[in-house]
Amino acid sequence: MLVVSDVVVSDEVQAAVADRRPVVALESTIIAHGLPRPRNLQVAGELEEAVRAEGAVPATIAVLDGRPHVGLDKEQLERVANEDGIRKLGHRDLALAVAAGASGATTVSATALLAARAGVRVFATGGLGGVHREWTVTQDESADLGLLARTRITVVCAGVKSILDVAATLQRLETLGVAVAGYGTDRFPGFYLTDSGHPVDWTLRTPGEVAAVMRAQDAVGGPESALLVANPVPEAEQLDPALHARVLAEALEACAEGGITGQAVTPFLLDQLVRRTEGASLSANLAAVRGNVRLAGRIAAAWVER
Ligand code: PSU
Ligand code: MN
Repeated sequence: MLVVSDVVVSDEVQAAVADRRPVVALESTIIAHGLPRPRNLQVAGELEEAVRAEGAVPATIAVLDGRPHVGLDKEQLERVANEDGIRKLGHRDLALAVAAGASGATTVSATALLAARAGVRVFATGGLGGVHREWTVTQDESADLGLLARTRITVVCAGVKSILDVAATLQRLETLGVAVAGYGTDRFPGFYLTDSGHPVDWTLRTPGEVAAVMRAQDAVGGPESALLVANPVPEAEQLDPALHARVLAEALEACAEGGITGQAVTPFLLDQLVRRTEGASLSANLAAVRGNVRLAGRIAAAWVER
């Protein structure tokens, strides 16, 4: 017998979606592979609390023993944070993990797919994946971009990770037809940095304005693509730009020297930055994610208000 496992949506999330109460999806790769232990579990809890403080229900997403979960309880969150060998799952890995009965944390691409399936329209993360520097050699472009071109979801992020080629990533988002707006800014944020050095064409200033765009996306029709709300980390909490430039160059060199490729690249570079900035990059990363989660809660509230 073939056991086809369904997406398990927690009672709390299911009820909130059914009653049109605000829900915010959260990814789990940042917990399992993006942050050091034991801070990661603490952060997972803090992020869920921040969503609740905005009056929304958090839906952290992961695959456990071959079952995709939307909404995790405390023990499940603990497994994601602490279990050795927990995999990193992009959207292409979901069916493989399900069939194998495997457990894994979901990246932006896998999280967006599962959130949309569960009827959750708003998703908060840190920084999106994108086009890596050296793309002409490695062809490393995160699957996040392609999936967001095909998924109707609103992603609140602090731009794309600054370890990437930001200009190339913005170009790919344009080519793929993904809508991008700065939140309260006409500059594209730089993840650890308030400003990536690149402009954005559109600025939204309130959760209500974001919700209006979401409604217009549905009304206009066309490909079911995402809306990226690029929300900068406050300047007071950003990583010092000079320090950022220096350690990033070192980290990229270490990555090349270590022969790191594929899925391992992003976690490796993030970890290198934490070590080489003595945790300052972690503080900036967390400040960015926290801000995004709070804004996502407010957007989710505006979205259900109609
Ligand atoms: N943002 C963070 N930390 C992370 C990530 C994003 O602050 O760890 C994760 C996200 O899950 C994103 C993934 O989808 O990195 C991209 O990985 P890759 O470049 O291998 O596609
Ligand atoms: Mn990659």
